[in-house]
Amino acid sequence: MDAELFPRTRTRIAPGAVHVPDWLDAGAQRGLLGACREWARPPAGLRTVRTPGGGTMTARQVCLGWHWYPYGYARTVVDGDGAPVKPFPAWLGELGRRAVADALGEREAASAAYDIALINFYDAEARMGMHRDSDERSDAPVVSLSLGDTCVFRFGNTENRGRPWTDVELRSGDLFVFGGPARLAHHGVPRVHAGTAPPELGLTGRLNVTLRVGGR
Ligand SMILES: O=C(O)CCC(=O)C(=O)O
Repeated sequence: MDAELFPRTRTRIAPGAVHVPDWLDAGAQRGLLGACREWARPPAGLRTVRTPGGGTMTARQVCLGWHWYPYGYARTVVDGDGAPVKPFPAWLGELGRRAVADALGEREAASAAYDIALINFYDAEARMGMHRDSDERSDAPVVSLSLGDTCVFRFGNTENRGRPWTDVELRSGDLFVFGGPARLAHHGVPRVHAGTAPPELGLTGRLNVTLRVGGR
């Protein structure tokens, strides 16, 4: 068992943005990973996302509830196999509501009727550039859950992709929530530390589950 020199504590990264280390215990991480493996299967499974400029995102993705594509939402995988998007399960919505209640408080959780999940899979080389989650029609907080390898999560400002930003290390089981004045902050993943996943989880790479309210 690792003994941390400085134990990781819950940290407010910006007004409305909170990092809660170790929010999911080992059993909950295994359960979420098992669900991700099912969701990743075709049809409407894990896919490579192509951007309008002709590039591809290095993190592969699967969606639940509504299908995100650059830059909108649909009920079918319009940029993939065309299949209907997989349903968003009620238990995942309840997990999201609890996450917001823990991170930001019960009042913020009241508006958090989650109906969209984006699940991103990162291998050792995958990254995600700085962007805002701005295709939703709701200002409900975004919930982010991490599984597997540790990453550097860069949390920036609402104005542009540049500084100021804060780099946060997200490990397996960590929760990050951003809402209120931080809801439209730029963020990204500049680095994944390959081989750092807890061995007992049985995942090579990193998975991130983000929950959003579509407002559609
Ligand atoms: O992988 C992460 O931690 C961030 C994912 C993300 O920014 C997104 O899905 O919009």
